[in-house]
Amino acid sequence: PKNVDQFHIDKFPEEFMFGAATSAAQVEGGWDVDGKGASIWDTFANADKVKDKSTPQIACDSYHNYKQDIVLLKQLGVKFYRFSIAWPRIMPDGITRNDKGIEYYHNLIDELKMNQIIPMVTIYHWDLPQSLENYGGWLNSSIVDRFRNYAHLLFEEYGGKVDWWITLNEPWVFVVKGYGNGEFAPGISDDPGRKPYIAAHNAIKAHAEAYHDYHDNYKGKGKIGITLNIDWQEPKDPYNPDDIEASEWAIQTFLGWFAHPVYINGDYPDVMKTKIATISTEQGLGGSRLPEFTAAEKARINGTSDFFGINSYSTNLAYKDDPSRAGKEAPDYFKDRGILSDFDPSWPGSGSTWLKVVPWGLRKILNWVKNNYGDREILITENGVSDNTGTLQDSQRAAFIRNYINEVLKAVKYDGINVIGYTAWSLMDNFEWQSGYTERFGLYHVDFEDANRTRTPKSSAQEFHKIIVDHGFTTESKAEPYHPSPL
Ligand code: PNW
Repeated sequence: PKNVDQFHIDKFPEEFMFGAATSAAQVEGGWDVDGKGASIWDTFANADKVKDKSTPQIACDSYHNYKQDIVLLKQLGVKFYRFSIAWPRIMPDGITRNDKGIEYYHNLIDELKMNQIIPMVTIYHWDLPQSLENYGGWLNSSIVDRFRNYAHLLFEEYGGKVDWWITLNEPWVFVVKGYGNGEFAPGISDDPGRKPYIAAHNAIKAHAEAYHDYHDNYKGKGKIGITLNIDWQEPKDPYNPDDIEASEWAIQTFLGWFAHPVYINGDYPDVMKTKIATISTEQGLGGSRLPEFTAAEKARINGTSDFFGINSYSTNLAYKDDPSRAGKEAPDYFKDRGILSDFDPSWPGSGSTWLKVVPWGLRKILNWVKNNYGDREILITENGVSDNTGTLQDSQRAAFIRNYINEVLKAVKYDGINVIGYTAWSLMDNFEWQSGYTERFGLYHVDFEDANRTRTPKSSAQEFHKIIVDHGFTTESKAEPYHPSPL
C-alpha cells in the first residue's frame, strides 16, 4: 500500500459520518428499576466475577442522565449515536413486554432526533435476559424465535424513527468468552470444543431472522446489519509462507466464522469446516463438532447485512501452533483454530492486555475485508483505546484516534475502500465488562465516586471534535511515532 508511514492531510468524502458509541449494560445502570429484569451481566457481576468486584447496577446512570449524554454528543459534533437496547428492559423475562422500559428508549430516541443526532440501535449488546439463560441462552435453539420476536417489537415501536439497526454486537466475543472460556457472562466453560459453535450457530440464525423480519415483515426502509469484530493478523514473519497462511486462518476462523455465512454463501469458511472435521476425527468422534446449516438455512442466511459493521482495535502477529497437537487434546475452539499470536514489543500498550496501538493494522484489515467480501459499504462501528487512569490529559488517546482515523482516510483515498463512517468507542468511561471500571475507553471522564456521575471532557474529546469539524485533517499529526508496518 502507498504512503504507509506518512500522515495524510485531506478531507473525507462529504457523506462520511462520524459517531460515538456506548452499550446499555455498560452505561445505563437502573438495573432493576421500572420493571427491568436481570441480565446475565447483572447475575455475573452480582456473583463477584468482575475484576474489581464492581457491577453495572448504576454504571454511568445514563438511565437517568441520558439528556446529559446528548449534550456531550452535541459538543463532539457527531452525526450519529450508536447505543444499544437492553433486552431485559424491554422484556424482563425475555418474552413479555414492559411499557416503562419501552418508553425510556422512545425518550432517548426523541431527544437525539430533536438534537439532529441520528440514532443507530444495536439490538443485542450482550445483556441477555437471565430468564432466557436459565433455559440455555444462546445454546438453546429456541433463542432464534425469541430474538426475532424481541427485534420485531423494537421495529414496531421505533422503526418509524430509527433507520440504522445492528442485530448483534460481536458474536465472536459473546460465544467464545461467554460459552467457551467463561471469561464473560454467562461464564460457561465446560465444553469449549462444542458450545461456542452451537451458540454461534444459533446467533447467526437469530441474526438472519431479525434481518428478514425487518425487511420482509415490518417492511423497514432503513438499513440493518451485523457488527463483527476482528483485529488485523499480521504474519509473524511476513516472508514465511506458514505465517502468511496462519494470518489467513486466524481471520477466517474468527471474522470468517460469521462473515462468510452472512456475506458469501450462508455457510462457514471451508478452512474452518475442514480443520474441525479433521480434528474431530483425530479425537475419535463420530462427526465434526461444527454444526451444519441445511440448504434452506444457508439460503436464508446469505446476504443478510446491508452494510459491513466492523469493530477493530488492535493487531496480532500470527503463526501456527504444531498442527499434530490439536487432535490429541480435549476439544477446544482455540485448539481447532491452531493459531498462536504475539505482539511486537515495540507496539505501545494500553489499559487492556489485548489492545496494542497499531494504526496501520486498521487499514490492512479494511483491505482484507474488501478483498474477501467485495466492494461493500463498511461502517466502523467501534474503535478506541483504554487506559487505567481515566486522566483528562489523555494525549495517548488523542494520538490514537488521530492516527487510526488517518489510516481509515488512506483506505478511502488510496485503496478505494467504501468506508462510510467511523464510530469512536466510547463516548464516556463505562463498565468495561469483566474488567469493571478498571479500563477506561471514554472521550469523556465519568466520576464513579460521585452520585451525579459527572462527565468531564478529556483532551481526546477536543481532538475528535476538531477532526469532525475539519472532516479530516488539516495539519500533520503530532502523535508519538509508532512502529511502521513490516512490509
Ligand atoms: C468490544 N477482546 O469488546 C465491545 O463491543 C465493547 O462493549 C467493549 O467495551 C469494547 O470492545 C472494548 O473492550 C471487546 O478481549 C471485548 O479481544 C474484549 C475483546 C475485544 C472486544
